[in-house]
Amino acid sequence: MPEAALHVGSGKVRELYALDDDRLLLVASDRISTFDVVLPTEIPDKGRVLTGLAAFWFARTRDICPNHLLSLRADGRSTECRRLEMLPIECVVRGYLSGSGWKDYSATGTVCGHVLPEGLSESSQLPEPIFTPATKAATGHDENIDRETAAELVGADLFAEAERISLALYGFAAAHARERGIIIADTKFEFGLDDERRLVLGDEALTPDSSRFWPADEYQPGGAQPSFDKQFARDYCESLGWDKTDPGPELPEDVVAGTRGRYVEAFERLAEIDFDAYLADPEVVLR
Ligand code: Q0N
Repeated sequence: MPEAALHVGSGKVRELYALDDDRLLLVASDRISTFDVVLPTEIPDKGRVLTGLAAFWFARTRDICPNHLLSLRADGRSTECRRLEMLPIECVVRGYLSGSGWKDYSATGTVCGHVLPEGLSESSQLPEPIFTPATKAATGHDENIDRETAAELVGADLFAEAERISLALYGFAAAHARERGIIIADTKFEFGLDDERRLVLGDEALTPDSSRFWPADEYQPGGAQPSFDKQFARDYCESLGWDKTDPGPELPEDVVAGTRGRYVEAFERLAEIDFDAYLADPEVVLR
């Protein structure tokens, strides 16, 4: 872990440290959450898979948008990042109707002010991807907001730019993934401003933790889809009749191994790099 670095924040499964005035260290742990609860059992290398995948996407989307990645450390789970002034909105893009998007559509026929066609089912592909911004509510949960509210929070110009860039990033990644058997149903981006007030992509992007990844060969709209990465863990948790409150159950060895295998499979399909080659030299994803 970093020696003289200040801990500046943590998510459920990641930690953020200040390296100096301009740089942060983002460290992805092997923790996994299901049904919003972090489980007591870790998935070995999960943090490395997510770090490697995010770095892969950062390298391949540089012409769409600059990003905060400065370097990837040899441990494969830590990235040195430029410190940004983060926008107070989460930039969500949805290509399919799931989660809160499906919930809002079912109740109102709209999602974040987008009026959608009638007759869509849970997990239906949308006629075109939509930008559905959210804010971190006081509860710590994300809350969908309409376009007007988001534009008030960041200003009309930045809102328009964040929407355009988010849709471009999603379009590129979703097409790449679909050709490799993975549907990226939706994804969340976090942007910040650099010292010249340019929009820069931050956080961890286009990973299974920041997106819904579905196996394309099992896609069947009309209900919930299996998660590419977490389905073994979810099925096991469901089989116990756990009430989904903290603490969650320990995962048995076979569920851990199966889940690790799915993360590694997502990495290898998308990056087309052996995960062992990544472990030997993480910078392979940047070349
Ligand atoms: C930042 N968050 C929210 C890590 C991610 N490049 C940056 N500069 C300044 N601040 C941030 C970043 C980034 N990325 C992003 N908080 C601060 C997401 N966190 C949650 C905890 O784990």
